[in-house]
Amino acid sequence: MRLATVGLFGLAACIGWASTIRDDVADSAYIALGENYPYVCRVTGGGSGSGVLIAPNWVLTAGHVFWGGTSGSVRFGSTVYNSAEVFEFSGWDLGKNDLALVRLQTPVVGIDPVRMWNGRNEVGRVSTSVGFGTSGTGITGNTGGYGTKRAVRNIIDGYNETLWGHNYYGLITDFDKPDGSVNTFGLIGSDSSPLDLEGCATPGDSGGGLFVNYGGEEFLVGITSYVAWEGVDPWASRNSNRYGYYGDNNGYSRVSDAEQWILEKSGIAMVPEPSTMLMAGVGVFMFGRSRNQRNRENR
Ligand SMILES: [Ca+2]
Ligand SMILES: [Ca+2]
Repeated sequence: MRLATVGLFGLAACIGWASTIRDDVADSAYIALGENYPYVCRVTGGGSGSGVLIAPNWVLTAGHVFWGGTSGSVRFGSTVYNSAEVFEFSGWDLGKNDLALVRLQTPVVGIDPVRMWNGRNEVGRVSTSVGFGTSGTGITGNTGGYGTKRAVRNIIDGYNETLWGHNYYGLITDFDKPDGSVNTFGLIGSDSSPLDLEGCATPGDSGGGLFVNYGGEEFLVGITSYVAWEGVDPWASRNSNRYGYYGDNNGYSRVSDAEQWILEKSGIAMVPEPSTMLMAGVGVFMFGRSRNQRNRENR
């Protein structure tokens, strides 16, 4: 596993294990939510991770799951599909185009791929992060074994933020404690209250998907890349080999940033920003304009 430690700041790519959950919510609820995402699979490259079916014979995963490797396999249930080709995004960084495309030798049968969307208004929205691996809670960190699909939810707190002198690339989320006392990204406006199925991706969720619901459809907006923490957190009497404590945070490579690369390699186009979102934007603009007009009239 790659582990970069800079001062008191820890950052780990998510190879090896998976999501941690709230200590006051049953694990079965997270596993049940994960069942709604059949297009999320296990991936074996240089390490064990997760991936997302974006076309019958294409899986999108994290670059660091392959890390220079040129072959591997994916697994849906008990069915294994071997790779025909692997394309790793050249020059990826954690949270920043940390992507690999896997073309499968044979198409996946019986599972509809998920669609990707090319919009850029994810911040502030509820997201669902799906992957395989061990769980554990925000108190214990990740403790179990790889191979069970879970889904956890978070509000997306920001994108490409620099905080405490460190770069948090990609779409980022924090793992809020049930009592609201731990709110890592509060300084960029993150809420301190956790969602009902709040959680944190940990090693092994790497390459899994981050999904946002637009107009009733789940779209893939990010690929799980890293878990990070601030070592100065007073609540974290942590085991240095574990991740996903309350206060830890995640980074996801935004898929729309790689729209051209995905199209060039696979021929798969993203779904344009839904017209309903554009209409909402127009509404806000019109409202702002009419207010300005009123202000001028009132002068
Ligand atoms: Ca959160
Ligand atoms: Ca928060």
